[in-house]
Amino acid sequence: MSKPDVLAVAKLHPFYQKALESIYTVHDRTHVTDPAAFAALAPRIVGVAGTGEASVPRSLLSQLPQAKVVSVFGVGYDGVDVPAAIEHGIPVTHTPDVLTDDVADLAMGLVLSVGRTIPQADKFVRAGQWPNGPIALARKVSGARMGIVGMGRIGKAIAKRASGFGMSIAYTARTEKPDSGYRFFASAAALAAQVDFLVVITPGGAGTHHLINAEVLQALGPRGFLINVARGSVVDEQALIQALQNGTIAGAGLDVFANEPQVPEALWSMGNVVLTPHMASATTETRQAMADLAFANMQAGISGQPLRTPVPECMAMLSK
Ligand code: NAP
Ligand code: 8YV
Repeated sequence: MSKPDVLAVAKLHPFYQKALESIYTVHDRTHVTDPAAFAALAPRIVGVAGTGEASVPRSLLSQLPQAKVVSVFGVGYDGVDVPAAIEHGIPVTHTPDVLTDDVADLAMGLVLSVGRTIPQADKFVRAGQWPNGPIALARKVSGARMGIVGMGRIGKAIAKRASGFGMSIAYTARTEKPDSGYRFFASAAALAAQVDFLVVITPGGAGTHHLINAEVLQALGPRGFLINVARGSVVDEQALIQALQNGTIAGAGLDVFANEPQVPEALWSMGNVVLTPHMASATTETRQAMADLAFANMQAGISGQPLRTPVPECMAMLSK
Protein backbone atom coordinates (compact mmCIF):
# COMPACT_ATOMS: atom_id res chain seq x y z
CA MET A 1 0.00 0.00 0.00
CA SER A 2 1.34 3.45 -0.85
CA LYS A 3 2.18 5.86 1.95
CA PRO A 4 -0.09 8.90 2.54
CA ASP A 5 1.10 12.09 0.79
CA VAL A 6 2.47 15.07 2.71
CA LEU A 7 3.55 18.40 1.19
CA ALA A 8 6.70 20.11 2.52
CA VAL A 9 6.30 23.84 1.86
CA ALA A 10 9.92 24.64 2.82
CA LYS A 11 13.26 22.86 3.00
CA LEU A 12 12.77 20.78 6.15
CA HIS A 13 15.35 20.00 8.79
CA PRO A 14 16.68 16.45 8.18
CA PHE A 15 15.39 15.25 11.59
CA TYR A 16 11.82 16.23 10.65
CA GLN A 17 12.19 15.11 7.03
CA LYS A 18 13.48 11.67 8.07
CA ALA A 19 10.70 11.13 10.61
CA LEU A 20 8.04 12.06 8.04
CA GLU A 21 9.57 9.81 5.38
CA SER A 22 9.29 6.81 7.71
CA ILE A 23 5.51 6.72 7.18
CA TYR A 24 4.61 9.32 4.51
CA THR A 25 5.61 10.19 0.97
CA VAL A 26 7.03 13.70 1.32
CA HIS A 27 6.65 15.98 -1.70
CA ASP A 28 9.31 18.66 -1.42
CA ARG A 29 7.87 22.02 -2.53
CA THR A 30 6.17 20.49 -5.58
CA HIS A 31 3.64 23.34 -5.56
CA VAL A 32 6.52 25.70 -6.46
CA THR A 33 8.83 23.49 -8.52
CA ASP A 34 6.22 21.68 -10.65
CA PRO A 35 2.76 23.30 -10.53
CA ALA A 36 1.40 20.96 -13.24
CA ALA A 37 2.34 17.84 -11.26
CA PHE A 38 1.04 19.52 -8.11
CA ALA A 39 -2.42 20.02 -9.64
CA ALA A 40 -2.74 16.22 -9.87
CA LEU A 41 -1.15 15.62 -6.46
CA ALA A 42 -2.96 18.29 -4.39
CA PRO A 43 -6.25 16.34 -3.87
CA ARG A 44 -4.24 13.51 -2.20
CA ILE A 45 -2.26 15.70 0.24
CA VAL A 46 -3.26 14.86 3.83
CA GLY A 47 -0.74 17.02 5.71
CA VAL A 48 1.41 20.11 5.22
CA ALA A 49 4.86 20.37 6.81
CA GLY A 50 6.48 23.77 7.26
CA THR A 51 9.06 25.76 9.18
CA GLY A 52 8.75 28.95 11.20
CA GLU A 53 9.57 30.98 8.11
CA ALA A 54 7.43 29.02 5.62
CA SER A 55 4.58 30.50 3.63
CA VAL A 56 1.21 28.69 3.63
CA PRO A 57 -1.18 31.09 1.88
CA ARG A 58 -4.93 30.84 1.38
CA SER A 59 -4.39 30.02 -2.32
CA LEU A 60 -2.47 26.85 -1.36
CA LEU A 61 -4.85 25.76 1.41
CA SER A 62 -7.83 26.03 -0.94
CA GLN A 63 -6.23 23.39 -3.22
CA LEU A 64 -6.00 20.78 -0.43
CA PRO A 65 -9.44 19.25 0.19
CA GLN A 66 -8.03 16.26 2.13
CA ALA A 67 -5.51 18.14 4.29
CA LYS A 68 -5.98 17.40 7.99
CA VAL A 69 -3.17 19.43 9.55
CA VAL A 70 -0.44 22.02 8.96
CA SER A 71 2.48 21.06 11.22
CA VAL A 72 5.05 23.83 11.63
CA PHE A 73 8.60 22.99 12.80
CA GLY A 74 9.01 26.19 14.83
CA VAL A 75 7.08 28.22 17.39
CA GLY A 76 6.47 31.17 15.03
CA TYR A 77 3.86 30.62 12.33
CA ASP A 78 3.46 34.10 10.88
CA GLY A 79 3.78 32.71 7.33
CA VAL A 80 0.66 30.56 7.73
CA ASP A 81 -2.70 32.12 6.85
CA VAL A 82 -4.35 30.78 10.02
CA PRO A 83 -7.83 32.31 9.41
CA ALA A 84 -7.84 30.63 5.96
CA ALA A 85 -6.71 27.32 7.49
CA ILE A 86 -9.56 27.49 10.03
CA GLU A 87 -12.06 28.29 7.25
CA HIS A 88 -10.86 25.19 5.40
CA GLY A 89 -11.11 23.09 8.59
CA ILE A 90 -7.34 22.50 8.72
CA PRO A 91 -5.80 22.99 12.20
CA VAL A 92 -2.30 24.45 12.50
CA THR A 93 0.29 23.19 15.01
CA HIS A 94 3.69 24.54 16.11
CA THR A 95 6.55 23.66 18.51
CA PRO A 96 6.38 25.95 21.57
CA ASP A 97 8.45 25.47 24.77
CA VAL A 98 10.98 22.93 23.46
CA LEU A 99 13.09 25.74 21.93
CA THR A 100 12.60 28.42 24.60
CA ASP A 101 15.91 27.78 26.42
CA ASP A 102 18.00 27.85 23.24
CA VAL A 103 16.50 31.08 21.93
CA ALA A 104 16.94 32.77 25.30
CA ASP A 105 20.54 31.50 25.43
CA LEU A 106 21.31 32.96 22.01
CA ALA A 107 19.69 36.28 22.94
CA MET A 108 22.03 36.49 25.94
CA GLY A 109 24.91 35.38 23.70
CA LEU A 110 24.19 38.32 21.41
CA VAL A 111 23.92 40.70 24.37
CA LEU A 112 27.35 39.57 25.57
CA SER A 113 28.77 39.57 22.04
CA VAL A 114 27.77 43.14 21.19
CA GLY A 115 28.38 44.51 24.70
CA ARG A 116 31.75 42.82 25.27
CA THR A 117 32.74 42.85 21.53
CA ILE A 118 33.60 39.11 21.59
CA PRO A 119 33.52 38.51 17.79
CA GLN A 120 35.54 41.70 17.20
CA ALA A 121 38.08 40.62 19.84
CA ASP A 122 38.42 37.22 18.20
CA LYS A 123 39.15 38.92 14.84
CA PHE A 124 41.63 41.23 16.60
CA VAL A 125 43.67 38.31 17.95
CA ARG A 126 43.54 36.31 14.70
CA ALA A 127 44.66 39.34 12.71
CA GLY A 128 47.80 39.59 14.87
CA GLN A 129 46.78 43.01 16.23
CA TRP A 130 47.26 42.23 19.93
CA PRO A 131 50.97 43.21 20.03
CA ASN A 132 50.06 46.61 18.55
CA GLY A 133 48.02 47.81 21.45
CA PRO A 134 45.02 47.11 23.59
CA ILE A 135 41.64 46.48 22.04
CA ALA A 136 39.06 49.27 22.52
CA LEU A 137 37.11 49.16 25.77
CA ALA A 138 33.76 47.36 25.68
CA ARG A 139 30.42 47.93 27.46
CA LYS A 140 29.73 46.37 30.89
CA VAL A 141 26.81 43.95 30.73
CA SER A 142 26.37 42.93 34.38
CA GLY A 143 24.11 45.43 36.11
CA ALA A 144 22.99 47.10 32.85
CA ARG A 145 19.34 47.82 32.04
CA MET A 146 17.57 45.18 29.90
CA GLY A 147 14.35 45.95 27.99
CA ILE A 148 12.37 43.07 26.48
CA VAL A 149 9.84 43.57 23.70
CA GLY A 150 7.50 40.56 24.08
CA MET A 151 7.17 38.97 27.52
CA GLY A 152 5.97 35.51 26.45
CA ARG A 153 7.61 32.11 26.89
CA ILE A 154 10.98 33.21 25.48
CA GLY A 155 10.84 36.77 26.82
CA LYS A 156 10.44 35.38 30.35
CA ALA A 157 13.37 32.99 29.84
CA ILE A 158 15.55 35.91 28.67
CA ALA A 159 14.49 37.94 31.73
CA LYS A 160 15.48 35.05 34.01
CA ARG A 161 18.92 34.83 32.45
CA ALA A 162 19.44 38.60 32.47
CA SER A 163 18.46 38.69 36.16
CA GLY A 164 21.35 36.29 36.78
CA PHE A 165 23.62 38.99 35.35
CA GLY A 166 22.23 41.48 37.85
CA MET A 167 20.43 43.38 35.09
CA SER A 168 17.25 45.35 35.81
CA ILE A 169 14.35 44.10 33.68
CA ALA A 170 11.63 46.13 31.99
CA TYR A 171 9.34 45.05 29.16
CA THR A 172 6.53 45.83 26.79
CA ALA A 173 3.86 43.42 25.50
CA ARG A 174 0.24 43.68 24.42
CA THR A 175 -0.81 43.12 28.04
CA GLU A 176 0.83 43.94 31.36
CA LYS A 177 2.01 41.00 33.51
CA PRO A 178 1.51 42.34 37.06
CA ASP A 179 2.77 39.12 38.68
CA SER A 180 6.12 39.18 36.84
CA GLY A 181 7.70 41.75 39.11
CA TYR A 182 9.19 43.46 36.03
CA ARG A 183 8.48 47.07 35.08
CA PHE A 184 5.94 47.47 32.24
CA PHE A 185 6.00 50.14 29.53
CA ALA A 186 3.02 50.58 27.21
CA SER A 187 5.13 51.21 24.09
CA ALA A 188 8.43 50.05 22.63
CA ALA A 189 9.63 53.68 22.41
CA ALA A 190 8.92 54.37 26.10
CA LEU A 191 10.75 51.14 27.01
CA ALA A 192 13.71 51.88 24.70
CA ALA A 193 14.28 55.25 26.35
CA GLN A 194 14.91 53.53 29.72
CA VAL A 195 17.24 50.66 28.78
CA ASP A 196 20.75 49.81 27.55
CA PHE A 197 19.92 46.54 25.75
CA LEU A 198 16.58 46.26 23.91
CA VAL A 199 15.80 42.61 23.07
CA VAL A 200 13.00 41.92 20.58
CA ILE A 201 11.15 38.59 20.95
CA THR A 202 7.58 38.97 19.65
CA PRO A 203 5.90 36.97 16.87
CA GLY A 204 6.20 38.33 13.31
CA GLY A 205 3.25 39.19 11.08
CA ALA A 206 1.01 42.21 10.57
CA GLY A 207 0.54 42.95 14.29
CA THR A 208 4.24 43.63 14.90
CA HIS A 209 5.37 44.88 11.47
CA HIS A 210 8.09 47.56 12.01
CA LEU A 211 7.24 47.78 15.71
CA ILE A 212 10.91 48.79 16.08
CA ASN A 213 11.13 51.90 13.91
CA ALA A 214 13.23 55.08 13.70
CA GLU A 215 11.45 56.59 16.70
CA VAL A 216 12.23 53.55 18.91
CA LEU A 217 15.87 53.55 17.80
CA GLN A 218 16.14 57.26 18.52
CA ALA A 219 14.77 56.58 22.01
CA LEU A 220 17.28 53.74 22.56
CA GLY A 221 20.03 56.27 21.97
CA PRO A 222 23.77 56.32 21.26
CA ARG A 223 24.70 54.03 24.18
CA GLY A 224 21.89 51.54 23.48
CA PHE A 225 22.10 48.15 21.72
CA LEU A 226 19.32 46.41 19.77
CA ILE A 227 19.05 42.59 19.79
CA ASN A 228 16.55 40.96 17.40
CA VAL A 229 15.82 37.24 17.80
CA ALA A 230 12.15 37.56 16.78
CA ARG A 231 11.48 38.07 13.07
CA GLY A 232 13.09 40.42 10.55
CA SER A 233 9.70 42.00 9.86
CA VAL A 234 9.49 43.39 13.41
CA VAL A 235 12.36 45.82 12.80
CA ASP A 236 12.43 48.51 10.09
CA GLU A 237 15.73 47.31 8.63
CA GLN A 238 16.45 50.49 6.66
CA ALA A 239 15.85 52.63 9.75
CA LEU A 240 18.17 50.31 11.69
CA ILE A 241 20.95 50.58 9.11
CA GLN A 242 20.68 54.38 9.22
CA ALA A 243 20.68 54.38 13.03
CA LEU A 244 23.84 52.23 13.06
CA GLN A 245 25.56 54.35 10.42
CA ASN A 246 24.70 57.64 12.15
CA GLY A 247 25.55 56.52 15.69
CA THR A 248 21.91 56.92 16.71
CA ILE A 249 22.38 53.59 18.54
CA ALA A 250 25.59 51.92 19.72
CA GLY A 251 25.23 48.57 17.97
CA ALA A 252 23.06 45.56 17.18
CA GLY A 253 22.97 41.78 17.46
CA LEU A 254 20.75 40.27 14.77
CA ASP A 255 19.65 36.66 14.25
CA VAL A 256 16.77 37.46 11.88
CA PHE A 257 16.41 39.66 8.81
CA ALA A 258 13.71 41.09 6.57
CA ASN A 259 14.60 39.05 3.47
CA GLU A 260 16.35 35.89 4.69
CA PRO A 261 18.77 34.45 3.76
CA GLN A 262 19.75 37.80 2.22
CA VAL A 263 21.40 40.17 4.70
CA PRO A 264 21.87 43.80 3.59
CA GLU A 265 25.50 44.33 2.56
CA ALA A 266 25.54 47.57 4.54
CA LEU A 267 25.55 45.45 7.72
CA TRP A 268 28.42 43.14 6.72
CA SER A 269 31.24 45.59 7.33
CA MET A 270 29.88 47.34 10.41
CA GLY A 271 32.17 46.81 13.40
CA ASN A 272 29.38 47.40 15.92
CA VAL A 273 27.10 44.65 14.60
CA VAL A 274 27.03 40.89 15.27
CA LEU A 275 25.16 38.78 12.71
CA THR A 276 23.93 35.18 13.04
CA PRO A 277 21.99 33.14 10.42
CA HIS A 278 18.59 32.59 12.13
CA MET A 279 20.11 29.95 14.38
CA ALA A 280 18.58 30.66 17.79
CA SER A 281 17.02 27.17 18.05
CA ALA A 282 19.75 25.42 16.06
CA THR A 283 21.25 22.94 18.52
CA THR A 284 21.15 19.19 17.97
CA GLU A 285 19.12 18.62 21.14
CA THR A 286 16.49 21.24 20.39
CA ARG A 287 16.15 20.51 16.69
CA GLN A 288 15.52 16.84 17.63
CA ALA A 289 12.87 17.86 20.16
CA MET A 290 11.25 20.16 17.57
CA ALA A 291 11.26 17.38 14.98
CA ASP A 292 9.73 14.90 17.45
CA LEU A 293 6.95 17.35 18.34
CA ALA A 294 6.25 18.44 14.76
CA PHE A 295 6.11 14.79 13.68
CA ALA A 296 3.82 13.86 16.59
CA ASN A 297 1.47 16.68 15.56
CA MET A 298 1.51 15.55 11.94
CA GLN A 299 0.74 11.95 12.88
CA ALA A 300 -2.03 12.98 15.29
CA GLY A 301 -3.62 15.32 12.74
CA ILE A 302 -3.62 12.77 9.94
CA SER A 303 -4.90 9.92 12.14
CA GLY A 304 -7.59 12.03 13.83
CA GLN A 305 -5.97 11.91 17.29
CA PRO A 306 -5.77 14.95 19.64
CA LEU A 307 -3.08 17.38 18.51
CA ARG A 308 -0.13 17.90 20.87
CA THR A 309 0.41 21.64 20.37
CA PRO A 310 -2.17 23.41 18.19
CA VAL A 311 -1.69 27.19 17.78
CA PRO A 312 -3.98 29.19 20.12
CA GLU A 313 -6.22 30.45 17.28
CA CYS A 314 -7.21 26.84 16.44
CA MET A 315 -8.31 25.85 19.97
CA ALA A 316 -11.93 26.87 19.35
CA MET A 317 -12.33 24.80 16.15
CA LEU A 318 -10.80 21.79 17.91
CA SER A 319 -13.16 21.95 20.89
CA LYS A 320 -16.26 21.69 18.66
P1 NAP B 1 4.75 33.82 22.97
O1 NAP B 1 4.89 33.05 24.23
O2 NAP B 1 3.49 33.79 22.21
O3 NAP B 1 5.15 35.35 23.31
C1 NAP B 1 4.96 36.40 22.41
C2 NAP B 1 5.05 37.72 23.17
O4 NAP B 1 4.98 38.78 22.22
C3 NAP B 1 3.86 37.92 24.14
O5 NAP B 1 4.33 38.49 25.35
C4 NAP B 1 2.98 38.92 23.40
O6 NAP B 1 2.25 39.80 24.22
C5 NAP B 1 4.03 39.73 22.66
N1 NAP B 1 3.45 40.46 21.55
C6 NAP B 1 2.67 40.01 20.55
N2 NAP B 1 2.29 41.02 19.75
C7 NAP B 1 2.85 42.14 20.27
C8 NAP B 1 2.80 43.51 19.90
N3 NAP B 1 2.12 43.94 18.84
N4 NAP B 1 3.48 44.40 20.68
C9 NAP B 1 4.17 43.99 21.76
N5 NAP B 1 4.25 42.70 22.16
C10 NAP B 1 3.59 41.79 21.42
O7 NAP B 1 5.87 33.37 21.93
P2 NAP B 1 7.35 32.81 22.21
O8 NAP B 1 7.32 31.35 22.33
O9 NAP B 1 7.96 33.63 23.28
O10 NAP B 1 8.03 33.16 20.78
C11 NAP B 1 8.08 34.48 20.33
C12 NAP B 1 8.57 34.58 18.91
O11 NAP B 1 9.98 34.38 18.85
C13 NAP B 1 8.04 33.57 17.89
O12 NAP B 1 6.73 33.87 17.48
C14 NAP B 1 9.05 33.69 16.78
O13 NAP B 1 8.69 34.70 15.87
C15 NAP B 1 10.34 34.10 17.50
N6 NAP B 1 11.33 33.02 17.49
C16 NAP B 1 12.50 33.18 16.81
C17 NAP B 1 13.43 32.16 16.80
C18 NAP B 1 14.74 32.30 16.09
O14 NAP B 1 15.26 31.30 15.61
N7 NAP B 1 15.31 33.49 16.01
C19 NAP B 1 13.16 30.97 17.46
C20 NAP B 1 11.98 30.83 18.14
C21 NAP B 1 11.06 31.87 18.16
P3 NAP B 1 1.10 39.26 25.24
O15 NAP B 1 1.84 38.48 26.29
O16 NAP B 1 0.51 40.49 25.79
O17 NAP B 1 0.18 38.41 24.42
C1 8YV C 1 13.51 27.99 13.47
C2 8YV C 1 11.97 29.83 14.47
O1 8YV C 1 14.74 28.47 13.00
O2 8YV C 1 10.67 28.66 16.01
C3 8YV C 1 10.73 29.60 15.26
O3 8YV C 1 9.81 30.42 15.12
O4 8YV C 1 12.10 30.80 13.79
C4 8YV C 1 13.12 28.89 14.59
O5 8YV C 1 13.03 28.05 15.69
C5 8YV C 1 12.62 27.69 12.35
O6 8YV C 1 11.31 27.47 12.61
C6 8YV C 1 13.17 26.51 11.55
O7 8YV C 1 13.25 26.87 10.27
